Amino acid sequence: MHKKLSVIEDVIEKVKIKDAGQPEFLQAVEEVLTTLEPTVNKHPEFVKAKIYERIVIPDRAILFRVPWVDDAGEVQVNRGFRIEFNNAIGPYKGGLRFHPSVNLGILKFLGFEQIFKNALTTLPMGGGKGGSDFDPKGKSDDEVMRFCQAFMSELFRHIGPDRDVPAGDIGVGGREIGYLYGYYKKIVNEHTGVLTGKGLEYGGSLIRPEATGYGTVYFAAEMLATRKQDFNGKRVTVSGSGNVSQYAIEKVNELGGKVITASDSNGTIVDEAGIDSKKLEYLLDLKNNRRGRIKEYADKYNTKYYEGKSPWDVVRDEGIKIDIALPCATQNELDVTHAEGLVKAGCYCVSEGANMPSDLSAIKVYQENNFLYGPAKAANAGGVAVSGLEMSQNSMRLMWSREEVDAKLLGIMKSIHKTCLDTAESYGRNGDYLTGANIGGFIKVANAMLDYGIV
Ligand code: NDP
Ligand code: 2IT
Repeated sequence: MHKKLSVIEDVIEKVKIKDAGQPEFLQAVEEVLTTLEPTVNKHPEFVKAKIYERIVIPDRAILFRVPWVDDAGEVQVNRGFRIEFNNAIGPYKGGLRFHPSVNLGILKFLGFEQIFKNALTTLPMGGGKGGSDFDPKGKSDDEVMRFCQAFMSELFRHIGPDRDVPAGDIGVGGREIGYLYGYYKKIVNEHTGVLTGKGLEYGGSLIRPEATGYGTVYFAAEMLATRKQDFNGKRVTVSGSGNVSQYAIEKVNELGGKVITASDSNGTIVDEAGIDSKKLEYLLDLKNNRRGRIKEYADKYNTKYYEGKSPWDVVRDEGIKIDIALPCATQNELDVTHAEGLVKAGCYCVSEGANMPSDLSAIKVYQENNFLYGPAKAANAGGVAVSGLEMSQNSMRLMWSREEVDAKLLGIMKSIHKTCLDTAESYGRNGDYLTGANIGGFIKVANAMLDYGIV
């Protein structure tokens, strides 16, 4: 006899079958839905309206061809995507990722997570995500421009300031947003807030570039404060060296911590003296202007460099002592061996700047070892939150000061932290930020869906 599946187990089983071949999406669904189990008894109305079944299916997924011509005159073809996952509480909102690994399943995982993250920000934004398997690495500015124009020549018909508002993610920064927005503006002939992460001269918000990294550190600081601790004098590992990592490092330095690692897809540097503000300036120029590799940092500052290893490999294999881990590169950076490595290293706090950087086995280790664990959808929500503030400023046709936006960002991160803790407590899961974040984000979206009836 088969055991009768719970409502949640049943949805997960269906996703396993119907979305086979999308492992990252299944992982995200499992991570969120298993923590929603206690909401089933409390909310029979959600069960009746089949909210759990409905929320794992996107409103729509748009797939398109992106043909462009490279500098050698050769035709190139990439795949373009936009997943409009859920707009129950506001227009679809979420980044665009340009990376060769991009596929439908990865963007569905990101779009699904975005629904709950955006709900946590307190701002009215639905969940979406998009991108392409285009690889910006090694491409000239002209090639990136032509690709962005080709990509926007299809995307434009699906987006709009009240409909779907994309932004950056891996491989999409200020340069790409400029090309994408410039082309949108030309073909639609409207200057509206249809993308966020725009340049300051044409509608961008102060603090948007900094927001994700700063927010991740603000969230960690809030978690540390619950144990009467702070960043002062702490040893911190950061992975990645892109947008999120750069501003996480800056904020850790401001709060008196010492960041000893940074990485890219080729390897990891370990700088025992810490990546101070001067070295960070070098790193920003290396990554944002010269688009070089992290190894050059090791050559310049005569630090250790581990080719082909992530910071989590290095911590695990080299026995480096650390207090706080900030994974800021990509999904599934940390597995169970890395998490056990963190425990051995003396680490007790993980705040996720990247999306889903810890796999389910790593999360289990954090939980068993009573880590302060800030899951991505809470800890990195600062980026999209300031995107939401960029939308507000565009609608009002004004611009807030750095101090104003930073204060709002800090307030939002504190509010998310409180929502996580209060929600976890109300479900008898004190200190469980994962459950708090998932249920906190879900309830808001589910209630809105309920109000709409069956649509
Ligand atoms: P960037 O493209 O600016 O930087 C990404 C960094 O991570 C680079 O150092 C890159 O190395 C490294 N990286 C990317 N993919 C891999 C991989 N497969 N293996 C090893 N290293 C990798 O992206 P962001 O900083 O914007 O994004 C980083 C993470 O943060 C992502 O998970 C993103 O989804 C998340 N995030 C971003 C937000 C934002 O506002 N930008 C908001 C919230 C979350 P290399 O250059 O060698 O590829
Ligand atoms: O994962 C994310 O939250 C982002 N890449 C930012 C999305 C946004 O719309 O600013």
